[in-house]
Amino acid sequence: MHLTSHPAWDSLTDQAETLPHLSELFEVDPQRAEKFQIEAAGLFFDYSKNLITEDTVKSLIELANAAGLRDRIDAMFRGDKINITEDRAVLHTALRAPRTASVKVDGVDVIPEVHEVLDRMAVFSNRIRTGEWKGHTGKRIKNIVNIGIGGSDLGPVMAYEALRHYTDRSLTFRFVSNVDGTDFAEATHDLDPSETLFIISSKTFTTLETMTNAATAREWSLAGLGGDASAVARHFVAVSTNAEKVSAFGIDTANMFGFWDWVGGRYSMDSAIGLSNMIALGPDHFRDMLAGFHEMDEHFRTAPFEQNIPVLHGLLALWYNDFFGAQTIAVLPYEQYLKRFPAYLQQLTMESNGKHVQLDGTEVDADTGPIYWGEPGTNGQHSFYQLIHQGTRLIPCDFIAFAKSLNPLGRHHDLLMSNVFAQTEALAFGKTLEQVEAEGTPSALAPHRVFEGNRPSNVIMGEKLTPAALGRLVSLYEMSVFTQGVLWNINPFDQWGVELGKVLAQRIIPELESTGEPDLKHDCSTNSLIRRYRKMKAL
Ligand code: G6Q
Repeated sequence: MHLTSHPAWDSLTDQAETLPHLSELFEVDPQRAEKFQIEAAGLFFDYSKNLITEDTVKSLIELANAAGLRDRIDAMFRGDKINITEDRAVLHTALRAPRTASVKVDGVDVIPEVHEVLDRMAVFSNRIRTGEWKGHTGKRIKNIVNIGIGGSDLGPVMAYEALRHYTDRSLTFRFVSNVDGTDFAEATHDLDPSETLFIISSKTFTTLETMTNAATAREWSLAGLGGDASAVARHFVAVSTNAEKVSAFGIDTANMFGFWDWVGGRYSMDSAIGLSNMIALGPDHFRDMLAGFHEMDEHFRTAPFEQNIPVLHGLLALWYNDFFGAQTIAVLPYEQYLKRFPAYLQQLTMESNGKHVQLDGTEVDADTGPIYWGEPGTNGQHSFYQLIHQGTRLIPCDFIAFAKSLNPLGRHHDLLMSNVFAQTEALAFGKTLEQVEAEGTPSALAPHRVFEGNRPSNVIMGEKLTPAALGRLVSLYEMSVFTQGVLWNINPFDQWGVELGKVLAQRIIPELESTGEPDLKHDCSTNSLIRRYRKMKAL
């Protein structure tokens, strides 16, 4: 059934049109804050400054029930093949389940394999961290370069930056993703090949960008190590599901860390794809991060929807997307270490829910996947917040903050946090014309200084950014995305939308590289661009 024909959908449409201003909602209900706050799985979630009443939450949960959210959650955790377009289970939750758990895919318990890989990763990470693992010339490894793209890059980069405080500072970590040669050149320009280990992270081990960068890395290593091909074994390891391709590249499969087809790329940072993170953090911190993921997973799996942070978070995203025409959601971490978190979330959210057909292939009848974007605060305040406060578009915001700083310096943290609270207050309550005029503002200027308010925000607050806290936060968004996907009845776990461009690029590569003039059969714009490029590069 299409949810848009459910009575709760009609009720929500009416509610969206008739809701009083947030100032009024707070005024009439002094208990409002407590009603719309949840503390669970180590996070405090305040969603009281949303354009909602208790009826709204009820209706949204009615929709969730009508969509069968409870069954879908159970199906995912159980290992059912809910990624129907790829006929795969979706089990990133198994990657962080404890050793004692049991999850079966095609009759086989996957938990022992998950822990076997984690244990091998731990042994390898410790060998690098202690200096026991030596490079080809006998020197200790000091630099680790992860080569991967998309899901094999964004998670590790984000987590490395987020948890930098906990990393071994005697090691240098770099991440190369782009096929643009500049990425590789800049990442390696000051590194010594005899002290550098490359982790080639690719689920398929066929991705154009990663394979191109891996080949360049091999040339760079061998050139710096006297050309001896046996050096590859000491300077390259792989994270992949494709053992055949890994050995064809020259990496000993003993130095390959596997994962499984039931781990989607953008859901893989807690698999072996996180090897660079485990080396940086050490196995214990990495396991703490997994425990944090698991804590939020369990909260999501078991808490009633009214008390379930990811469910409510996801329902609110749908609320603004489908009933207020909000096209975007801003994610604003007031934590400098989370500077790559919005970029990471863009893939998680938009690759997952940027879909136009339902599971049965019919067109969706409501807008899906909001656009996620953001920057850390307070920097963003001096940039794009103007539009959020006074522009004509509704932009729901997630504020993410921690009570304790990892770098307590003087007054910095209180100043930072005062801005979190001030921003959400300003967005919700604004400043009326009367208030502006009462301050003596000349009447010609007054309208420019009015803040309408009524702009919604969530606050997600933790005690301190630890590996476990990061795990909880990422799981919260993963499960929020899942909730949204279930309500839209779409498949959040495939990504066919990235295919077409890849195929067309394969066709164009020989047209750019051929010595003779190619016989171009594209549209006239593409043809002329290719011709112009060939001419310009030859100059
Ligand atoms: C993620 C996508 C995609 C993928 C990259 C890298 O969900 O599938 O971003 O992670 O294309 O793929 P490989 O790991 O196979 O190189």
